[in-house]
Amino acid sequence: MKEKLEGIKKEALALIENADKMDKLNEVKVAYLGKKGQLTALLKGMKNIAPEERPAFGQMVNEVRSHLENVLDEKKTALAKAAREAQMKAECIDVTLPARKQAAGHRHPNHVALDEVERIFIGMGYEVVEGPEVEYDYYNFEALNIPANHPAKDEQDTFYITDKILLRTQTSPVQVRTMEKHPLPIRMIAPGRVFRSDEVDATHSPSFHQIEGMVIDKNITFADLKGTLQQFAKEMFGEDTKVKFRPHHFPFTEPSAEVDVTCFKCHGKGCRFCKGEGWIEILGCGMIHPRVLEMSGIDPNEYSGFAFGVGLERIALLKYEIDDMRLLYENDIRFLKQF
Ligand code: 2NL
Repeated sequence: MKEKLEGIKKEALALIENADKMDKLNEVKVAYLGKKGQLTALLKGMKNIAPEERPAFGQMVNEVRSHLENVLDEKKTALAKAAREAQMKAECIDVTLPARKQAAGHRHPNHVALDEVERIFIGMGYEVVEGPEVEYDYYNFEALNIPANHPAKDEQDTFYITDKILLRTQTSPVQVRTMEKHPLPIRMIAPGRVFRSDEVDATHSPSFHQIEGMVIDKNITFADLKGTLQQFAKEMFGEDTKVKFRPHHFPFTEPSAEVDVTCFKCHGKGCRFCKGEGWIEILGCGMIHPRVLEMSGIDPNEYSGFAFGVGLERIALLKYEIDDMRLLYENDIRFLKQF
């Protein structure tokens, strides 16, 4: 019996020593000290030893029990301490590490250019007006003196929602809506997304942006248009920029013109950038056609006005010397953050 007790003690001590988790310790406790454990079983087997030896043996068993209990407690404390230390280590923050950088976005070059255009025209007293991208055929074409079957409708082929509703091909409908309800005089620009059914290439996209401008008041003349666009070109492309008006045709203006600016790289001498021309085309403009004023309820005998339209992408590509419009739509942050 004594040898058996010694054996149990040794075994239990070894198991406690090797236990690396709380539940293993508990298993040992149950197996050796529990009600159905080995020490209890040993006490129950006392009937097999001589009665005079029983008290001494009983005491030996109790000593082993309390020794095992102490060792178990110590090990329990040690395991708990180790677990806490491991947790602290895992949760510890090294405050000396450099901070993680927030990857901030970047304004799109289109938007940088738009902000610049808006700043210039707001400076001249213009309002910035927005309107729907899904429009009535009436506002997009009819009210601009482009009736059904007009060839300009082919040039501006777009996406139709129904016979009468389409994705706007220009921001002019915003100007028409403004003419209908805004008290005169009007000084406004209308920036926004427009649509054409074009194939994607270096200079075309089915969705791009336009900024149109319009002034209507008494005694507005072509001289006002020239002065305004001259001022815009200087502020946008540099103080020494010159403008040139070439006669053109638009259904909604009469007379109409296309406007070139002196190349801001070579200042008009001719270089690779302007393809040797010295001039770069930037916009279309003209005096608002009397029929267009009339259709929106403005008396052309009392009022006159000018209007112009610029492609935002065209300005952005020119200003930032980008040679492919597709780069503007890929949203590669490495490209965008250069501007
Ligand atoms: C271009 C030409 C232009 C207009 C847009 C306009 C609007 C109204 C009345 C008259 Cl409501 N005109 N807009 C006028 C001339 C030219 O845009 O080539 N844009 C990129």
